[in-house]
Parts: sequence; C-alpha cells; structure tokens
Amino acid sequence: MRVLLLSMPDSFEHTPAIAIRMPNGALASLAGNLDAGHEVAIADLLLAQSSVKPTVERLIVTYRPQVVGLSVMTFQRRTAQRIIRLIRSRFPHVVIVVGGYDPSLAPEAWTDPAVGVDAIVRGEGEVTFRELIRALEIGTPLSSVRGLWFREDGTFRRNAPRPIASLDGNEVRLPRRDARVLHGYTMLGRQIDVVESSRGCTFDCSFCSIIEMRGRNFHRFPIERVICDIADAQARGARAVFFVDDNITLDVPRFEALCHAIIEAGLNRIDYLVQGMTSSIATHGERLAPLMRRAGFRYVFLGIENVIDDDLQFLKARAKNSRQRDGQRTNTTRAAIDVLQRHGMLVVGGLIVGNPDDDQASIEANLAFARRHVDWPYIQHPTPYPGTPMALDAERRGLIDNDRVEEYDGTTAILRNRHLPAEDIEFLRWRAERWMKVRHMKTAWRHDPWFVLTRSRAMLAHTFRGTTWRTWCGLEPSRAAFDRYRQLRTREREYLPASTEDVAQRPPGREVPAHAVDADAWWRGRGADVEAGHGR
Ligand code: B12
Ligand code: SF4
Repeated sequence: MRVLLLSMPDSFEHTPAIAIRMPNGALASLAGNLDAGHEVAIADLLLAQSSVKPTVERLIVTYRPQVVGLSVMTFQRRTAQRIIRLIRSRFPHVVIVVGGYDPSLAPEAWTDPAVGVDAIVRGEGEVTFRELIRALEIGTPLSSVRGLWFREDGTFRRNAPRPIASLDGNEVRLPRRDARVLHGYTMLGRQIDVVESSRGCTFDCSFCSIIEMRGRNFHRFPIERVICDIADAQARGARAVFFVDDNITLDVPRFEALCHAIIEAGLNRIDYLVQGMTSSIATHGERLAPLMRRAGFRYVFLGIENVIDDDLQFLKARAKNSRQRDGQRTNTTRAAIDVLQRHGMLVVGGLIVGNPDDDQASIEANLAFARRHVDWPYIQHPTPYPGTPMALDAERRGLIDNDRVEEYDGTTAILRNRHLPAEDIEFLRWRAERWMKVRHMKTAWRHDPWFVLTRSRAMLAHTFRGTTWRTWCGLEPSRAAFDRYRQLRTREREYLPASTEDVAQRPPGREVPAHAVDADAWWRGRGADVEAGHGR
C-alpha cells in the first residue's frame, strides 16, 4: 500500500513557526508500526504553512497514495476538513483516515458524508492503523479492527474500542523518521525532533484530554528503547529533543535513570525540552534538577496553571501543584521554579487565566507572577476541548461563548466570564505577554547568537504584529493594535481557502476496502493525466 500521512499546518501563538517547528511524533510512530513492504511518506504541513494547497497537491501526485491519514487537534479541524475536500475533489478514490485527539474525542464531527472521511482511528493508533492497512491490502472486512470507526452502507460502523498498548514489550515499535519528506524542523535554529519515553497520566485536570483519550494510567517504554530512539533522532541531525510524554515526572526514579542513561550514552550534548509537574520537581528537585542539567535538559514546561487556589480548584490542578508538609498542603510552584533555575534550566510557565470566576485582579496577579518568575510565558485561556471534564461542565452550565473550533488554540478566550468580556481577558494577556517574550531574547542570544542575529527582526515583528508607529508614539490606545492583531490572527488561520469547487463526495456505491484497490487502478490508469495537470 502507498500511504501518505499529514499533520496540519495550524500553529499557535506560543510556538510561532518562525522560530519553532517540531515534527508530529504520532506520524513517525504510525509509520514505524506498519507491516514491512508499505511505502509511507510523512509530511508535517507546518513546514509548508504558506503553501498548503500546492504542497498537498504535489505530495499526492508524487506519492500516489491509496490511503491518506491526517493527524488532527481540535483547533485544526477546519483546516483538516478543507484539505480532505481538496484531496477528495482531485483524487476521489483515495481512502481517507483521520486520527489524533479531535477525531478520537469528537468523532461525530467527522462522520457526516459531506466531510469525506472513510475511517476514524480512535485513541492510540499504531496497532489499529497497522490492522486497517493490512485489511485494506488484502480486502478483508474492517469489522474486526478494534478502535476503528468506518463508513459502510452509508453510515459509520463503530467497532469496539482498543485497549491501550502496554509499552514494555515490542507492541509499539520505534518510529520511522526516514519517512519524512519535508524538512526544516527547528527550535531557534537548532534542528529538533520529538521522542516519547512514556504515555499517560494518573491525574485528572479538568482541561486535559488525556483522561477521556486513554483513561488514568501511566505506561513506560524501556529505557534502552528510549536511548535508541534519541540516538536515531541525533543521527538524523537533531540537536534538540522534545520529550512529548504526557507527564514524565510521575515516576521520578525512572526519570533519574533516564537522565543517567542519556549521560552514559553520551547523548547529553543535545538540548532537551520536557514538561513536568511542579509537585514532583519541588519535592525531588535538589537531586533531580542537577542530574537533569547534566543530561542536557534546557527548557522545562511547568503546568503551573494558576497561582490562585480557587482557580486551581476549578482546573482540578491543585493536587499536582502542591505537597503535604508539616501537616499542611502547600503550593509547590515557587519551589519548583527556584530549583530548576538555580540549576541552570529555563522555565516555560504554563498558566491558564480567564476562568469563569476570575476578575481583573486575579488575571493580573497571574500575569505579574509570570513576569517575575518564568523565562518564557505560555499563558492560555480555559478551552473546552472535546470530552474533557471542563467541556462537559461548561456545556452543562452554558458557559461556552464561541463554537468556532479553529479558535480553540488556547489563546482565544472561549468561556463566558462573570466579570469581563472575552476580548478584555485576551487583551490583558496579550498586552503583558509580548514584553515577557522580548525579554527572553537575551537568553536565546547567549545560546543561539546566529539565529537571534538573523531572525530577531522577524521575531519582533511577529510578536508585535498589529502594532504601528502610531501605537509606539502613543497616538492610539494599545487596544487598537490588539484589534488589528486579532484580525491578522483570523487571517493567519486561513491556511487554505474554503474553495466551493472542492467536494467531499466519493464515488458512490463502493465500500472502503474496495476503494484502496480502486485507488491503485485509478492511479495506474490516470497517473499520466494527473502529472500533466489533468487530475480530475
Ligand atoms: C507534546 C504536546 C505538544 C507539543 C507538540 C510537539 C509536537 N510537534 O509533537 C507542544 C508543546 C508544541 C504542543 C502544543 C500545543 N498543544 Co499539545 N500536546 C502535547 C502532548 C503532551 C503529547 C502529544 C504527543 O505527541 N503524544 C505522543 C503521540 C505518539 O501520541 P498522540 O499524538 O496522541 O498520537 C497517537 C494517537 O492520537 C493516534 N493518532 C494521532 N494522529 C493520528 C493520525 C492518524 C492517521 C492515525 C491513524 C492515528 C493518529 O495515534 C498516535 C499513536 O498512538 C498532548 C497530550 C497531553 N497530555 O497534554 C498535548 C495535546 C495534544 N496538545 C493540545 C493542544 C490544545 C495544544 C495547543 C493548541 C495548545 C496547548 N495546549 O499548548 C498547542 C498547539 C500546537 C501547534 N500545532 O501549534 C491538546 C489537544 C486537545 C485537542 N482536543 O485538540 C492536548 C491533548 C493537551 C490537552 N489540552 O489536553 N503540544
Ligand atoms: S498532570 Fe498534565 S497530563 Fe496529567 S491530567 Fe493534568 S494536565 Fe493532563
């Protein structure tokens, strides 16, 4: 089978594509877990943000896929559905499969025939996708593939869910990075890759999709496998690695063992980025932090969420941000930041402001905290991602003010607030955050002077987009610049036009396995025409 895997071009404010472009880890893992003999191409469309339509068309003509798989988060849903229409209208026989957080947790947004999807892989994808491709190749029924929803007799058939994979054996094999066909991954000028060491989390923060996606559990890959994976990333040019684990700090002794293994394998010249909980870091930091530093960890994303206790309660994030000491529960945020920074690491401060009961003072308190203590702000607004406890609660209480899911990127205020309009909340965050980002340039300069030298103008222009000389001279209120910024942001989200020519309908009357065969025959018969530009 010829398979093309796509991740979406949409990016968000705190990881601007101008400076940060990471590969999608899911796609390389799916490719690595297919049976031998299939031809797979992976394209992260983030690397082609300004030319999505021609890039997709070129990829299809070059790789002639029988199956196209798309990985989609909720804020990427609109773009993904436009890409599907584009593919379907030019190459009608291709089997289209979607997976990732949005199709898994909001499958009903994908079942309408007008969307054009043939199959939805729900939850972890490696084994389900392998079995799907196998069944498509030999033409066997899809009803035995657990974790799959697929189109049959004009409706979507829902197979039983697939239990989550145990990661300690060989059930999930190493990713295949060689299948990537676009290039340009970067973290401030250093080539970056992603590696997983574990999956899952046992906490239940109200805004997080993990609970609905895979339940509350924690599974670890063997450390030797993780080391092989990092070595593979390095051999392909990576000088920075993001551990995409949901919560690596759940098992601190294992995290320490991983740091030792990285050092022993001589892989500690890589810059590592990781996300963690303040409670584990505060509690074990005096031993853990120096070890992390020796292993090469540079940026640590901390899920601080909020500095106000009532907000932590709303977010159900108090447990992971506190510890019991002398009979009292104390917040661990400051201690975690302090120990990381003392040992030379940089803190990316994940905060969520604009909860339904927040007033201006509580938002400002969080912004002041970020200004004072974190190295890079990662401040978001509560966003009702499908299937999360927060979304269910917000729906029940009628708090959702905006159903344009392309704006569910964390920096758009979506929930109704008792004290402030959504736009005012966003404005407060936007106004404060830009200056915190500028401050980080000094640190970035010390580490990556060439990148900062050559890109600082573009980075500043991006951070301050919407601002004009009139704003700088005080001839207009900064709110006017903010309004322009929002309009620009709306335009940026249009990664490809909603063309009325593109249709999602597939040729009627045939079921999914037969289409993979049809697609092959179609390519054989029509390939020359397509290359000559007569795709339809
Ligand atoms: C690492 C990570 C990031 C990294 C991304 C690095 C990268 N390029 O991979 C960073 C920090 C940059 C990031 C940013 C954001 N993230 Co994020 N991120 C994660 C995290 C922690 C792990 C994702 C991961 O790589 N897992 C490992 C891979 C192997 O697993 P996977 O992605 O689930 O893929 C499996 C299945 O889903 C499925 N699958 C996936 N795609 C496909 C496609 C096909 C065809 C098939 C068959 C199957 C399939 O199979 C895969 C293998 O089993 C998750 C989860 C969490 N606990 O928070 C959030 C998460 C995915 N992020 C989320 C969000 C919202 C964002 C942001 C919009 C805002 C934010 N919260 O930061 C931004 C947007 C990023 C952008 N594009 O600009 C949400 C998505 C919710 C939703 N419903 O859409 C999550 C779930 C967190 C949450 N809030 O609950 N993120
Ligand atoms: S600790 Fe992190 S991964 Fe775990 S539920 Fe909370 S936000 Fe999600």
